Amino acid sequence: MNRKECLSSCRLYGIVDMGYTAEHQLLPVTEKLLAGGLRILQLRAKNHNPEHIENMGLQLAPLCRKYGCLFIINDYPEIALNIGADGVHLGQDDGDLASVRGLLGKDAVIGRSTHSPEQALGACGEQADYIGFGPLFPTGTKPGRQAIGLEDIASVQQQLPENFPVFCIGGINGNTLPSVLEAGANRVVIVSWLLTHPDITGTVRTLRKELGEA
Ligand code: TZP
Ligand code: MG
Repeated sequence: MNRKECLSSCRLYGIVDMGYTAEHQLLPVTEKLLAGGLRILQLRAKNHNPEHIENMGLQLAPLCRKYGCLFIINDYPEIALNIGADGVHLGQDDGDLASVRGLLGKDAVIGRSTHSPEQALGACGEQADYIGFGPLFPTGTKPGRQAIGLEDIASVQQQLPENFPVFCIGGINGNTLPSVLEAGANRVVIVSWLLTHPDITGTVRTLRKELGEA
């Protein structure tokens, strides 16, 4: 399966966010996510310098490859290139995707954070391979970002090409997930709820079944 085929099969997107994971837990937590069958994982480290992130990425890349999981670097295309990650995830203010595509090549998986229907359509237009859409609910993982609620999920998906990967994000947990699915979502990113869960592996397994990935 190539990267894009793998991406289209992904329903659950996990993030190792260093705001929740102590550095000595980086590999064990990642192993727990991967043991549950996670198919796409991002490394997100907002308070670390690029050299440090590259070093962490170098440890995670082979682990993800071993489990057949796509590995995405947040914010830094050059790091993704240097360590042979599968792709990069960029926010609205992280530059244009065409130059990143030029750097990483057509096979790379490039994602964009979007916070409105306009941004979602814009990211698709600039050839993002997938989008994050949210935050649906208020979340401490992205403080200061207004929640957008559930009402635009279905219409955004209808306006995008069929099966374009829209990963809903922000405040999704065991309590909120049913309403997210009810609103029409079929792909989700879950960060803090998974990383702080006492049974990460079992929860990934259950979520993948619920989302129709497994
Ligand atoms: N972008 C929009 S919401 C969010 C990001 C990175 C954080 C999602 O984290 P959580 O803990 O699942 O709410
Ligand atoms: Mg960013």
